[in-house]
This record gives sequence, C-alpha cells and structure tokens, in this order.
Amino acid sequence: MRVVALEEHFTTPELGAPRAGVAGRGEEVAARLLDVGEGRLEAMDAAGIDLQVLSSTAPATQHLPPAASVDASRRLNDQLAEVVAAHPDRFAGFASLPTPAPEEAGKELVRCVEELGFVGAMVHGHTQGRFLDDPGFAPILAAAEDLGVPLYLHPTLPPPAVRDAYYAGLPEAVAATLAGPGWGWHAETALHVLRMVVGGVFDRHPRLQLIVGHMGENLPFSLARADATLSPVATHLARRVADYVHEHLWVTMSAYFTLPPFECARSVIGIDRMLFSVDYPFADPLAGRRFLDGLPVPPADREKLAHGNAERLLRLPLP
Ligand code: GRE
Ligand code: ZN
Repeated sequence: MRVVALEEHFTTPELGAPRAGVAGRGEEVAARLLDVGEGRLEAMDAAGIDLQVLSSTAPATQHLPPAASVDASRRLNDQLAEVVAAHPDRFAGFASLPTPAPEEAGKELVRCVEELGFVGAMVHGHTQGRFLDDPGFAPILAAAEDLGVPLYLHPTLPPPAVRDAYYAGLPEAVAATLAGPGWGWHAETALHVLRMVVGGVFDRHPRLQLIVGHMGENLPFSLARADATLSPVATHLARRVADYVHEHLWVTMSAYFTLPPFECARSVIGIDRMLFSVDYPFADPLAGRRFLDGLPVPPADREKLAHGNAERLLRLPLP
C-alpha cells in the first residue's frame, strides 16, 4: 500500500529548530529536522512511508519583518525545491509564505506552485497576532484558490498577550508545553478555523480548501456545539457554520494515533476528507504506520487514508 504523509517538517540552519514541546529531545529533533537526506529516508523506509510532503517547522518565516520574511521565504522554498528535485519520488513540498507581506506571499505561492512544483502551502497560525480572516491576507487566499492548492493551517505558539494571560505562573517547560502541543495551540488552531468561517472567508473564497492536522484540532468533537451556537448569530454568513467545515476542511492524523479521536473525526468529517500524516520528527513514523495498519476500517477506506485522498487533494502523480 502506498503511504503518503502530509505533515512532515524540516528546517534549515538559517531557520533553526523549535525548543517548545520537545522536552529532553531537543537535539535529536533538531538533527532530524535538518536531515533531508539519508537519515530521513531511512526513517521513512522503516515505516513504509513512500512520500513525505515537506513543510518548514513553525513559525517558519512568519515572525520576521515583511522584507526579511520575503527574502527568507524565497531562500527556504528554493532549498526545499532542491530537496524535492533530489528525490521526486519520495518528497513533495508545501511552500512557506512571507505572511507579514501578504501581496508578496500570494506571488510567492504562485511561484512555488507554478515554477517549483509545490502542492500547496503551510501557514503556521497567526502572523504576529493577525489571523487569516483579516482582509489583508486575501491575496494569499485568492492565490491558493486560483491555483487550486490547499493551505495547511498548522499550530504555532500564541502571541505574547495570550501567553501572558493563560500561561503565566507555571514552570517554564510546563507553560511552553501547555501553550503548545499539550493543549493550547490545538485549541487555537480550531479557533483560527472558526474565525475564518465566521469572518466570511469561505463566502469570499468559495473554492479555498484548508487542511488541519492533529485529527482535526478538536473541531470534530465540538462542531455541533459551535454550529448550534454560532450559526444563529452569524447572520452575515450565507450558510451554517458546520456547512463550511464540511465543505472546506480536510483533516490529517499527525501524532493523534489513538482510536477515539479518529472515530470522532470519521463520523463528523468523513473518511473522504481524512489523510495520513506523522508530524515527523515530533511523532514516531512507526507508531503512525502501526496505527494506520490497525485501524478498524474496510481496505478501501485504509487506501483512501494512506494515499487516495492525498492524491486527489494534492493532484499527486501516481507512482
Ligand atoms: C510541530 O508540529 O511543529 C511541533 C513542534 C514542537 C513540538 C511538537 C510539534 O514545533 O508537533
Ligand atoms: Zn506539525
């Protein structure tokens, strides 16, 4: 069975490695993020992963001043294009975008798809406290829509005001993890998606498709509640809140390798919009592969999760 993994991170010496949420494994994770060659391919082979769609680790270039972000994004995307070109059967690319400069970011996405052959872009949450429903980001959303490629909305650490309000007074490593993979950035990614919905993004960009990881960032679990409470007050929207989620959201597994959230996402989002991912190197590819192989689903559904839905969404060449 072909296996395509969608949330697989790398970094470069220029970009550096994240420190939050990698307690005790910082050096190992950093080394794995930097390795876009033999070590990574060995880890993929050991888990039977045929193709990684590579993305830079958070926050990529989104924390930089606009002009610096534009330059750094171009360098980063050019480097990723070289990695993909060296192993086109094993790697594909999601662009990193200079979101602090939205017009330039839209153009960079066009360049990445049309010239470098990338299959979409990853956006790491807020950009210095601004969210994608902000009309200033329209050039990015319009470019994705016109190109017919998805945006992958990935978590990132919160803006300082959120950090200070919610995480002050805790031991530093606990605060950083609670704000990150321990809870906070998953909740905030779901909130970001709902902001996009109630902000009218999908009325303005009806063809935009959005991917989130971590089995839907808790959205499947709480969608009925969000729909019941928000739809009656969001009277400016053309549709109900849940309709936008059903028609614009795709969900990958990334490190959520337990059955209850899978069953919830399958029942709410549906098997046709769910995809395999590991969240390498933060999660273990072998654990991901065991989870995929052990899922209590019909063989045809396992094929959709492993590669079929990815081939359709990303228009991947078939092997
Ligand atoms: C990530 O996916 O970007 C990530 C981190 C740090 C810890 C866990 C994690 O950057 O999934
Ligand atoms: Zn990730």
